[in-house]
Amino acid sequence: MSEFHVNSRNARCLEPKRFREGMARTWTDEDRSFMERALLVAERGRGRVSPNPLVGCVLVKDGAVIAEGWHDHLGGLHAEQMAIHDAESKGHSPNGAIAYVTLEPCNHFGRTPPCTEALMWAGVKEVIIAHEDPNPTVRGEGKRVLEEAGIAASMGLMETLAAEQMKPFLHWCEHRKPIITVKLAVDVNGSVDDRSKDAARFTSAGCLEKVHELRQDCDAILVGVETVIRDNPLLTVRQGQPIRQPLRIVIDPNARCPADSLLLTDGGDTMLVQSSFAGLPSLLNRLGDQNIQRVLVEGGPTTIHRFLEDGLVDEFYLVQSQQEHTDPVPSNITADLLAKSGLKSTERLVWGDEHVERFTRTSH
Ligand code: AOF
Ligand code: ZN
Repeated sequence: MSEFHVNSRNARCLEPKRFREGMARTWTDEDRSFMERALLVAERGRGRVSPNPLVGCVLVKDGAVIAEGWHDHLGGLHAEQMAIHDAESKGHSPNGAIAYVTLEPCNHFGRTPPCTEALMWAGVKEVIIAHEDPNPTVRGEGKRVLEEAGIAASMGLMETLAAEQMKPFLHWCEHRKPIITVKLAVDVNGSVDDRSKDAARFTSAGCLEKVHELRQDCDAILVGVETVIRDNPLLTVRQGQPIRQPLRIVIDPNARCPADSLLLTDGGDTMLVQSSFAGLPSLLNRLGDQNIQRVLVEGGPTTIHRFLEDGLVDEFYLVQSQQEHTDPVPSNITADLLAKSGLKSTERLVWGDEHVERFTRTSH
């Protein structure tokens, strides 16, 4: 197969333009609905594939889906290969099918053989792609190799939705550092804690479930040492069937973290950032070097303010409880402050008994 790549590359040098023009394609509503399905199927890998992206694929013949595949877990089959297996296991031949795939098929031997080759061997006649793979080993090569094997290939269908779905991966490929998601729960007056009581959760069980879902989708959970001293949290995923636990990170420049804290003694992984702390931007670079693509910041207010001041927050979940604290600790987080930090309100959600406002970064 490597010989094939060399030959096809030479062929492109001779007639690159005419070949690409020949593949122009206008997408139909039917195409959109199949890609929508591929995006939906990709969701099955959420929380299981990092540092790989979520990817979904459907195979279509005679206007009907004959098979589906998704990248299910790190080291598992890629979406295209799973879809081809799915077709065969259902007694359908993928020969002559159209593949709708949310990420450009890979063209390299990684944890799995190249998807481009799998598609060629399966006899797929056309590949419709949502988003280019920015991985330097792919970056347009996957599409090019397919075209040169005589498979029609087009890219860009529902690209924005696909980009949103694989945002941590795309951001990491471009910046080599994680995106930052903040979650903060406040009472009716914007307080984050009630000093009149022992530390306790003041949001509903339904909300907790959502928070655990969010944790599962993050590679790391970060807090300041004050949160550890006050709450002694575990910061683990304790719902669903997690296949890994996020790395816990505690910012503790003055080495105040109690040695008997749960997150230091429960056997899980915790990164204590003490004398080596040289500011958040450099910490994020360090985390990026460790393939950490998404960090959830869970408090407290001082730590969250530092992230906001440095303009490092990409996404903010403000959880609004209906409770009122007796001895409040103001968060001083206002819609105005979030706007100043480059965030705008983009979604309203309900998590259990709580209303949640989601803010996202307006620009990078
Ligand atoms: C695809 N289909 O479903 C995925 C792709 O470590 P590996 O071997 O699994 O390869 C990971 C890289 O392959 C990843 O960084 C991205 O470029 C691509 N992911 N490609 O054709 C898939 N998950
Ligand atoms: Zn692949």
